[in-house]
Amino acid sequence: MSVDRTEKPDLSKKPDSSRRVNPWGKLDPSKKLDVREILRDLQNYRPRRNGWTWRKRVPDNAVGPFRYKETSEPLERSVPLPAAKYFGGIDPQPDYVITTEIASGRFEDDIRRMRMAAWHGADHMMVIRTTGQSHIDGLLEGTPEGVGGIPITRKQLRATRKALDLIEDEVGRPINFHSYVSGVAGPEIAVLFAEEGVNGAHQDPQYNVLYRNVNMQRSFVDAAVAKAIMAEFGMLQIDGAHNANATAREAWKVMPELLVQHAINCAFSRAVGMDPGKIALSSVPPTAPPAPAMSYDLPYAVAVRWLFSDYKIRAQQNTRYIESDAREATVTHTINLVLSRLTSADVQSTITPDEGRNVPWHYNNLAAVDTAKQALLAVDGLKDMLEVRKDGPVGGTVRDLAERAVLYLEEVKEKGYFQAVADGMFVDSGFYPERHGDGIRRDPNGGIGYGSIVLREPDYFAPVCNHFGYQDPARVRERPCDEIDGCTFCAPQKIVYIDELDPQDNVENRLAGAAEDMGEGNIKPEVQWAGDGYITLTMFIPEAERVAEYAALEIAKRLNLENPEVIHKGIAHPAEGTLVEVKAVVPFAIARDSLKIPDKPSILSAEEIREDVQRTPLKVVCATVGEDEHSVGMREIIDIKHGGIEGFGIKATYLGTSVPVDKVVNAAIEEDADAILISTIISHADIHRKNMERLAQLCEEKGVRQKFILVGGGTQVTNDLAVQAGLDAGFGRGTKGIHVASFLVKRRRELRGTESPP
Ligand code: Z98
Repeated sequence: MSVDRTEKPDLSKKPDSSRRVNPWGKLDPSKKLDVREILRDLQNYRPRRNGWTWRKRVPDNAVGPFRYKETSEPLERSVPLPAAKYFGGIDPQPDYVITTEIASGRFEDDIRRMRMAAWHGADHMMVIRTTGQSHIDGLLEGTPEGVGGIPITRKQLRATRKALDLIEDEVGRPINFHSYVSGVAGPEIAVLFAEEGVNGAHQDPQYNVLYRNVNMQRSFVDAAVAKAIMAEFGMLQIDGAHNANATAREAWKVMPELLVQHAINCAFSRAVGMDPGKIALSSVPPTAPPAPAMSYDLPYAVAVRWLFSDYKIRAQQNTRYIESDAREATVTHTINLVLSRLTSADVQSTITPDEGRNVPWHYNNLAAVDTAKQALLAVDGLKDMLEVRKDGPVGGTVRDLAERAVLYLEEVKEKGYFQAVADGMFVDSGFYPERHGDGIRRDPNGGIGYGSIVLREPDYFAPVCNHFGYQDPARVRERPCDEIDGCTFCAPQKIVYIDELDPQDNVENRLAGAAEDMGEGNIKPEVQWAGDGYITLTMFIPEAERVAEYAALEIAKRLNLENPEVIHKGIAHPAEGTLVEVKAVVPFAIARDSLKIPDKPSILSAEEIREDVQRTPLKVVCATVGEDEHSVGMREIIDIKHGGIEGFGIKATYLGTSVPVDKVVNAAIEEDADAILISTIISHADIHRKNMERLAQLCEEKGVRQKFILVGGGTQVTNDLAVQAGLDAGFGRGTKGIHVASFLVKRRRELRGTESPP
């Protein structure tokens, strides 16, 4: 029977209007996210909305000094790209939704990472499930720790959604929460996702069949129910075609199959009632350098967009060939991002750059999100400038791929999907119709859950509205669940919240354990879990690979680090040396209160310095004094090319090296300078201090001490030393031109009695 759901409350719209009002308070950007606060009163938390949210595109967007064609509304709070400081701190947001995949195994650490990722520009938080959950025929409860991801449970989902509601208020953009509707509890997971405000999910029955060996019939029946629920709640669905690329031995040859897998899932999803705008194809560039990647990836991407123009595209990065080299992964990712812009995507996936070594740590997620933001902004408007030529090799390859895919699909249709899988047609590394016989074979009469499909009894009463099949129409008033005064979709107060089932393996114990390990007020470094103590060391060892590896481990041991492990080796030369990355645990914690943190020197902005100098010119006389032939340091401070004071409009007269101090003072008088900058690198017999004292003394004697700002510099110079010697300031190692320029401008204002510019 068909059920009229028009009267049912539209949960996808319900509480969205209150997005800015969070009854659970709000995050303070200067404070860490308090996991205990998230857990407080969790049994009463309800998600504010269901359904997927796209970014709000601003087609011709003026941001700082630039105009963008493919950006979206800005964030209220964010961490811009490092180079943004040269452009007024701008942080334009590309128009694609940007994904980050998080798999720490502990939800309490996932949510802190989500907050960091959101500040960097991610608005799609994809939470990987613990290994093996696909095979569990039911729901898990509580907050157990997972392997390679987290056990998806109601408490974990609710706590994460609650944290994300706070985080989206903090950054000022809706955040999509995502996980997987797969395995033999697919429909139950879909219901759970709908109840707890999950906004997107992977769902593809072919994934279950091929990669999880779930019985075929069971997979498709479950998928139909799960998809119906996802459709009702406006979730974005992502398919699983890319897994063929990630699995096949010769992965670029599965291109026709990827198109077929997309087609099967799209057709099945449409038949169940999904809106094409909520169906996203997981499109993956099939290969990576040193292959001539673009010549494969571009025609493939064009074919996907052409054949599936009604659907959304989730652009996945190629992960098949990535192992432990973060640099290599980042370059492949960047090339993939150019491809996304050339052929248009809707969701940009960012696998952590080192998924190959399975260490998706906080900073790798952030690096990948930044890579996506950086590359997408760099090629903003690319399609207005370049056109993909359809008449050249691209057009020919697109046609060829489409023909192969159509033939493939016809063969599948002819023998039936189940038989095609049984025959090993999928994930075969031959370029169809070529076959290598290495495809995945599954038995239609086998697999997990085989024989578990039963026809519904005539009096079957479904647990939630979308499961309904045979309810007696006479008993349906408005909704199928009226007979029971509402199902958990229509009457969410009926949701049963189970807090924890395992007295040991739960978040409370882990939080207490981490706090105890670290001690109150203590700091430990971490890569993924609070208190894990991990650091990474990068070292170049001038030895061949094996020797370098063991030398690196020995170095970590002698540094008293625990559990050292080599996580990456890069050969510089078979004999000359190897780059080694090691991870290891720091065996101590640092008391926060014991840290002596000097006040941060306040530096004027480059703009402010420039404006001040433009208004009132500033002249300085500079030299390396005494018998000192070092010129590099002084030059670095002066030269415009090295970010020196000239770049701010300050006029510098450089007298050279080994200049007597009195000559410097005379020159300054002659030039009518505002300041004298002397440098001494040599410091034996305290000569650097003596030179500074001599400068101050001479100026006093000549009656010009008040006229000049006196500055000393050099590797052994400190501010205290210079001030004691009678100068206005001293600058040591690491000084940049802007530090000196800022000081000169500030000091001049002080001398004139104006704190700020007139
Ligand atoms: C990604 N990094 O897609 P388990 N369903 C589909 C999937 O593609 C996946 C799962 C379920 C990849 C992650 N994909 C790989 C269609 C996983 C996960 O059984 O919970 O592992 O299912 O972003």
